Amino acid sequence: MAVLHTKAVTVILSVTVLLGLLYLSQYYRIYLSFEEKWKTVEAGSAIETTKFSQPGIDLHLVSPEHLKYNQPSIVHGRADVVTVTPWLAPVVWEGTFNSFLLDSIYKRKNITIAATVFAVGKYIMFLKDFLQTSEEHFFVGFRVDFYVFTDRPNEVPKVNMAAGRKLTVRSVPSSNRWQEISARRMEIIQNLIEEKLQNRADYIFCLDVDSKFHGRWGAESLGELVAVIHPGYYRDDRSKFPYERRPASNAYVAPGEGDFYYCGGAFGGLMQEVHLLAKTCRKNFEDDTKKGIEAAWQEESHLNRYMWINKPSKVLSPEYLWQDFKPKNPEVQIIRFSGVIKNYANIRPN
Ligand code: UD2
Repeated sequence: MAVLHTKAVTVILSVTVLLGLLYLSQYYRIYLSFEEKWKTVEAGSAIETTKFSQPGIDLHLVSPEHLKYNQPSIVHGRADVVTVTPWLAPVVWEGTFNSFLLDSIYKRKNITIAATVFAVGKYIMFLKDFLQTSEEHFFVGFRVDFYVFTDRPNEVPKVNMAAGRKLTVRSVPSSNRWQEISARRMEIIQNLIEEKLQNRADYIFCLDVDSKFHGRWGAESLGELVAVIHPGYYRDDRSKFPYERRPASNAYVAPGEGDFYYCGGAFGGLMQEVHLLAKTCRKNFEDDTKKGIEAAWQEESHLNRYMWINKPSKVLSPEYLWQDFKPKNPEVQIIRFSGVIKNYANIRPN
């Protein structure tokens, strides 16, 4: 009887020890996998920070107390347009935001907005109107630093700028191919951010010079990565978008893929995001060149490929880049920025 009892105790003890070991091994595995994940995340952020060292910008949206503004609604609003993308980024249309509220929030943040504009060769003729109208409509009341890139620095017009706004002129070589002028912008933007802007501005917008501002372009446009819907294709099926369609190009977008067709003439966001965009598009463009390929719409094609994979956190409606020759569609209640009518044969070098 005593022998039986001892055997039972031994069996129970062995089972308990085995179960304990099993439990410990599972626990250890879970612990290990957490540790691995944690390490992966840390490694990821280490790569990000070595790539770019912008001090973190405060993204909190703090409103002044007791601000009086119209009650917002989640059942009434624009019903004629889509105001959010399938990845839940806002699409900014007139009537979707309160400019007074936004300005009250963002003016407290003391932010600086940089804007780049290229005026190479005869395109210098567009700069005066661009700058003058930006004083009336582009981030009025904010600190704005314009960077003009031109091969004709002596022809940069004198434009009165409000306090807190300034203009820096940088020389770039001219070119006898407009495609190269347009495409090299990514490289120059990348270098500008690396050399000068990392700690000097919070957001950046890169804009075409042959355009004028006609309406407010302000804090509603701020976001991490901001794309503008091209006015020429926003009602079309994506099979009609002029994406680069040759698989050999790094800008390739396959049939049945892509979200929207975005403009090369206006994009922006946080400095860090635009730096990554410019760096990636430049590299993809240069790799294409080595293979003897130039994407259908130069950097616009690479930008479209980039934005398809790296979804913009805010999408600006075609109000933010219209074209003067296009009659206004009913859903476009205001034109904020628009390309002027130009005679390509007279102004382009080729
Ligand atoms: C479209 C895009 C443009 C660019 C181009 C593709 C819009 C509204 N425009 O415009 O951004 O993606 O397709 O290459 O999305 N430039 C000069 N000197 C020149 C030529 C160009 O300074 O001789 C600069 C200038 O800032 C101009 C920009 O490059 O605004 C784009 O060139 P464009 O306006 O001739 O290109 P476009 O109208 O085909």
